[in-house]
Amino acid sequence: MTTAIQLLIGLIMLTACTKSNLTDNENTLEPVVLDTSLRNLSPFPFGAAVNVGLLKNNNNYRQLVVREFNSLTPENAMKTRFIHPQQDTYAWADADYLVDFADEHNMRVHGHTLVWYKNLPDWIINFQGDSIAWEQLFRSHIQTVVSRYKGRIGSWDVVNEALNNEGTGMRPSLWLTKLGPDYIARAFQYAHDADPDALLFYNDYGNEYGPTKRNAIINLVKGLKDAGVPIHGVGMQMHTRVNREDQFHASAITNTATETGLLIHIAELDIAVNPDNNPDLVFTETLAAQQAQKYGHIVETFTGINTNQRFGITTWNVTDGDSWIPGTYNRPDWPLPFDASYQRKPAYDSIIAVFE
Ligand code: 9MR
Repeated sequence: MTTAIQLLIGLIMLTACTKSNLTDNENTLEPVVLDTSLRNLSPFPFGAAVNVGLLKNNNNYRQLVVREFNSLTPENAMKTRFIHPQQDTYAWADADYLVDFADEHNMRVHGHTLVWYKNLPDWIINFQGDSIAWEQLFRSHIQTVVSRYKGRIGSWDVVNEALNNEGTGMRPSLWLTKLGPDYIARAFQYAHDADPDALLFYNDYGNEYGPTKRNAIINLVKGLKDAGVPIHGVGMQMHTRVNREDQFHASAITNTATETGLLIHIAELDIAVNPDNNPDLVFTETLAAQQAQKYGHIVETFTGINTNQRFGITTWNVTDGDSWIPGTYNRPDWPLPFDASYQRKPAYDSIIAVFE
């Protein structure tokens, strides 16, 4: 609503300028810049997870990203399978493109992700070696990637999703099997040794499911911090849904912030409107309004935490047209603040309204 009013005011000003300029001097017509954007209005960095192929090849996508965001997370380009496809080969091109693009447009890059149980290349899955060789592989991957972007990437998701869904223990993973549970602490130390200035995050999902998963995350992070491990922040992914009650989002954000005292990144925000996988669902105005209310509440709650803990908010993808959700769950969905035609949705207006 606020954006609509601003646009209207802009239009009236444009009309006024045009008229007076035409009378005074036809050549001094200046375009009116309507600079409402997430990056301009948000008091903390506002970002998106981006697809490098779309950044390179899709003008609408690129222009929207440039206009709205000042923080970028690579959706896939820095995952181990892509960036380190063979033991002796790193594939830097997409990651380099993203970092150059961010520099050019005055954005920060948040690196994602150094250590994950998923998206491992076959050479790691099939690797044969003793514990020293595994440790060497692990350390070398982390340090090679962090070192390449030292001074250019200021923050990293060091370990992603190490806890199980229920929050009852660690998730089974190759890293756990080969390196033991302390692989998490060692990953942070290795990353820190490679770039002592980088801010290092533990990233996971389900802080908003309820206290069990949330406390598992908080306890893991506090344990690392208390042991002197260089950890600076918590990424809460926040892949949530329109029918989750506000109190779950509120306690995820405020409890995690208060209890860890670390930087908080809402790192992968999206709000699904079709969590029950209805193949025929239509995105109605009612659904759009419900989604807008959820976005507004989450952004407002985050805005209310300690200023020095607000690392930022990142949406996972840019528009409904490039969201990971429809493809992954094989259903229609509209989880983001921009529609598939690159237009701002009510969810967008509701985020902006928090900042005004
Ligand atoms: O959006 C990503 C999708 O394109 C990939 O196929 C998938 C597997 O690598 O990962 C998705 O991103 C995930 C992120 O890296 C970690 N948290 C959950 C995200 C959604 O699955």
